[in-house]
Amino acid sequence: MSQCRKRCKRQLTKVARYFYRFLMGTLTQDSVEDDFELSTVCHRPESMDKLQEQTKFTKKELQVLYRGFKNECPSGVVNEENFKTIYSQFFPQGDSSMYAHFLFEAFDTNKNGSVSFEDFVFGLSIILRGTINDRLNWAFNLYDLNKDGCITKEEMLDIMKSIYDMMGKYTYPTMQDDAPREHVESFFQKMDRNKDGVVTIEEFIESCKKDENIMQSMQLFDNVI
Ligand SMILES: [Ca+2]
Ligand SMILES: [Ca+2]
Ligand SMILES: [Ca+2]
Repeated sequence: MSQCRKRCKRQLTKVARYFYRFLMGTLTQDSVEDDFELSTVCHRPESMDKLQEQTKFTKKELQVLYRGFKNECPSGVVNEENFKTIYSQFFPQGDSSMYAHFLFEAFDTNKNGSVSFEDFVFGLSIILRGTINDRLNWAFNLYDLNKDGCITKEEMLDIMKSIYDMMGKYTYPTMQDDAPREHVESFFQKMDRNKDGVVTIEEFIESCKKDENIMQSMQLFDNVI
């Protein structure tokens, strides 16, 4: 299992690196764009100021991020298909479409079917710069598929299956079909403290903070983003 975990971690690190490069703006290296002019794009300086207040990025970082975003998605918004395409490049051996779908829903905070630059930087700010509580809140929201404020076993199983699907059989050669279910059972035993069958945000945060193993697993999943 630790062997699998290592391989899986290596795969996930690739994605983390992608976002890091994205953040640093090096994805624009192959395009010699004109000087970045805020006035020519839909986000005018005052909205950049607002974004700076609402996120943990500096104005310079926001400009670099915007440039990268615009380069990857010339239309200025990302739809679910773009998301799926990006993820399929990182996980060619598996089927990442379901996980990409869940992640897309977590990023699309205003639920209008697309991830705007604002949606993107709000999410990224939490994932990269947020406090542990912020990050755990974000993860909880990702796992709470129907966004009703608690995570059921079914929701966690759906997420877990999507992650296993994404990793593919080659990444997990010895994987049993019931591995996701076992994973969920052990998560639930630790997290569902009052044993009422659902995990609330309070239970989630408390359990994650107390449990070294969960924190490590969480980190594993964090890297997917
Ligand atoms: Ca949106
Ligand atoms: Ca739920
Ligand atoms: Ca509970």
